[in-house]
Amino acid sequence: MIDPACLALFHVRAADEGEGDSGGSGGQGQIGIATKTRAKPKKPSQFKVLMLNDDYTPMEFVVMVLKRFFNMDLEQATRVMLHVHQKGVGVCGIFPYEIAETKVNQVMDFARQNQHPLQCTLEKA
Ligand code: TYC
Repeated sequence: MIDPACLALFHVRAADEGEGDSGGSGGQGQIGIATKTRAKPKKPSQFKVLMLNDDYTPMEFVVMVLKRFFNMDLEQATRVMLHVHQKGVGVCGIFPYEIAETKVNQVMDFARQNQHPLQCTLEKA
């Protein structure tokens, strides 16, 4: 899929630029070639993976999720879980979009398989 934002990175140059054409130079409806004008590539935008609190998912399960999918140790995972428990939401990590999306899907699938209502979502960093 082409990101619509990237369309701004192109300008249309007349195919026969400088040689005149049947439609007249500078007119509408010229056939053109899209040429990329951006000099340096844009770094991919980052996304926060957020964990949401609920009243039913066991604390131990949330800690297991944070260790398994976000590579946290027991201390980090416990700290993040307690933060979410107390504040309602917390950041599990910040990743490029596709990795963040994969983590959300992994967490949601794992929670569903274990019949817990744990919710996880994405937000642009
Ligand atoms: N609030 C839950 C409980 O008391 C624990 C919990 C923490 C659930 C973090 C979800 O993302 C969460 N069992």
